Amino acid sequence: NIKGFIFDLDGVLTDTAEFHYRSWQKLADEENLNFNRQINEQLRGVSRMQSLEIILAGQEVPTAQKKEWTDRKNEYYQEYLAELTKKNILDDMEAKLHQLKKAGYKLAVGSSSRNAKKVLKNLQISDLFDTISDGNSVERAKPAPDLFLHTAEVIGLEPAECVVLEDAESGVEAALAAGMIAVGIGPAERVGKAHLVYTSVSDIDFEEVLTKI
Ligand code: B16
Ligand code: MG
Repeated sequence: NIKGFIFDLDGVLTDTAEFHYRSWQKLADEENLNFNRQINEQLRGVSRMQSLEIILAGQEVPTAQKKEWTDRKNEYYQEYLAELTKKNILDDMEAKLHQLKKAGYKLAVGSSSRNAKKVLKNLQISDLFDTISDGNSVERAKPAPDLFLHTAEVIGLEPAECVVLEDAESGVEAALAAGMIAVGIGPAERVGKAHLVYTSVSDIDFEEVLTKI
């Protein structure tokens, strides 16, 4: 019996992936690191430091240097966030959120991003959610189930009562590991392990989600 929905942020409610990409690219150009759009695809849903590890591909770098690089990347990213507005909400997600809320479902955000609260504030949808879990909420990032389990606990639901909407492979894995229903958004190669898959956010049909699972 489904009682709540947990939304990933980047790739589900908004598309900040392009801003993450440009910020990493700028850092990579400055520091002569190998980076491109293809490598960027692997960073979907992955935490900031883990993203740098993927870019470094085994190259050894002192911890202090890594910290300075991730901090700098985040400064570039925050410059983009300053320009983020309601217009950046993906498709009709806001209308869909209102419908679910009206129908009595609990709504939450479960994002790997430490900037999630700022992003939601700029999108002007923070108030729609019963709780917002982000990259600061738990230690172990997706694909560990911790973030989603923590979110369910805060809103007082059992894992099996929650549906997670995710665009990242690591996020789908986290939802499944948490014992929740996973709805994947994107190509089957990426989110095919989910219980139900939609190609894009605009295709999500919540009536169908609730009847099919
Ligand atoms: P930050 P999500 C994730 O957000 C992004 O998909 C991922 O590309 C990013 O590296 C991660 O947040 C961390 O973001 O640097 O802002 O802490 O998809 O889990 O909402
Ligand atoms: Mg995502």
